[in-house]
Amino acid sequence: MLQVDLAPHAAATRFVESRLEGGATHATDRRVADMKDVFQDETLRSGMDPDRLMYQVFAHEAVNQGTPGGLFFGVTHLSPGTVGNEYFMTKGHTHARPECAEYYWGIEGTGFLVLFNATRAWVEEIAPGSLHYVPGRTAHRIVNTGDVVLKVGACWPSDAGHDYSVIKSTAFTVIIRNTDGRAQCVPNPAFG
Ligand code: M6P
Ligand code: ZN
Repeated sequence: MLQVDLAPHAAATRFVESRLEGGATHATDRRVADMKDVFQDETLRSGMDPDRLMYQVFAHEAVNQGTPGGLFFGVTHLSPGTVGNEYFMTKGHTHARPECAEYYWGIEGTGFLVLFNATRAWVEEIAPGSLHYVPGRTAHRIVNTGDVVLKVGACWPSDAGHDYSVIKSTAFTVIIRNTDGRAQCVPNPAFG
């Protein structure tokens, strides 16, 4: 009879309260100090507590970075808050291999996925259960417009890599800001 082994690697990795724990997983913290030149008002950001946690990324990397054909799986926990009137957000990136795409999906909380490529910019609402396909050659970042931690899942190719050259506050073509208590999507006044 065929022998079937319970894979110890898979059994050791767990999704616990939307965090990833166990084999081949690691967590990355992004604090206010790590977000230089990401928000419109760099003076306000630099005056905030540098240790304040903006977001955490939990990732499961079963293969080495750069491995062709593999996948990575992650969850981002993005805190609520603003820098001036701009909501907390991830740095945002394109992929070092630009043709690589990615899936995002909403787990908890509410926010926006901001995307732009050479021809257009667009924004998708994130809520529990929402599914988002990020095409290749498209910059992407998430923004927390709610009062609770925004938790978003992600799956991307293990050879996609990250290119953060788009994160300068002047580069994203669209920003999400709080206007009289409402989330408003506006063209980035610093763009261009
Ligand atoms: C998702 C994935 C990760 C990414 C993370 C945070 O989990 O897209 O690859 O690192 O979001 O985004 P950023 O790297 O732009 O800070
Ligand atoms: Zn990505």
